[in-house]
Amino acid sequence: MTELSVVIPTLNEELSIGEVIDSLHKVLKNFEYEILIVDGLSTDKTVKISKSKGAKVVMEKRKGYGRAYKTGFKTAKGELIATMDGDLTYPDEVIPDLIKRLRKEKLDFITCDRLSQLDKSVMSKKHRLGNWILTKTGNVLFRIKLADNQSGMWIFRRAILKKLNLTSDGMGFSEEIKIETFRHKDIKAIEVAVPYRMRVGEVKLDTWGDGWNNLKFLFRKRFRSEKAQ
Ligand SMILES: Nc1nc2c(ncn2[C@@H]2O[C@H](COP(=O)(O)OP(=O)(O)OP(=O)(O)O)[C@@H](O)[C@H]2O)c(=O)[nH]1
Ligand SMILES: [Mg+2]
Repeated sequence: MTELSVVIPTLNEELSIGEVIDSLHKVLKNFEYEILIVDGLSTDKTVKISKSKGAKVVMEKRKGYGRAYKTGFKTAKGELIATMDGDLTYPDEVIPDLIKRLRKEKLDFITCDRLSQLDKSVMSKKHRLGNWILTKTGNVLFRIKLADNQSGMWIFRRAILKKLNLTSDGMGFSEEIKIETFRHKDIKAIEVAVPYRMRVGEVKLDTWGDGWNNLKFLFRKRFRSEKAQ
């Protein structure tokens, strides 16, 4: 039985993915786990490095962060799923304690908040502003109370996925999975503050384009849910 699948979408992360996987192997040594890389046809050594380090690799040629996660979640075998970027930004060392907490408190979904404890030098002012606008807008539109609705690190029971209506194939997937879990009456979801680190490797995020799309997505999901992207 696989206890945990760590699912990581990657697009040209050769500078960091090896270290991400090595570190996970150390942190998860007491778990039955798989590391699943969902690669969007990287043109660098991401796939080769991932395989050589013992990760499973699934290729998803369709573009998009949300698309990659949908494919990854379908492939994952773990009773639990943990997610993170392939760029060394998220603190994998918190995973064991968060799993303990999830089990002890019978939680279904934990999202890791990067912003409450943020060392300002690791995130640009414009990204901080963007995260703040998107989080506040999401909170008002969906009557939830998150500190960071753009975080890409979640730990949850795979079984809840069938209860969620995940429509976004893009960066909006991150806010959507939190809206779906925090609003669901049968899902116990919490947010936990964690440390966050500076990205390694080239930025893939199109700050203004992705930020604007994520903002539009929030309104579309709220007011025209059946037509959300
Ligand atoms: N498979 C796949 N992975 C993607 C795609 N776009 C981004 N990724 C990966 O998804 C993760 C999140 O993307 P990032 O570029 O780190 O986005 P971000 O964290 O909002 O932005 P940064 O602050 O620059 O890290 C990274 O591991 C990317 O390599 C895609 O279209 N397909
Ligand atoms: Mg990132």
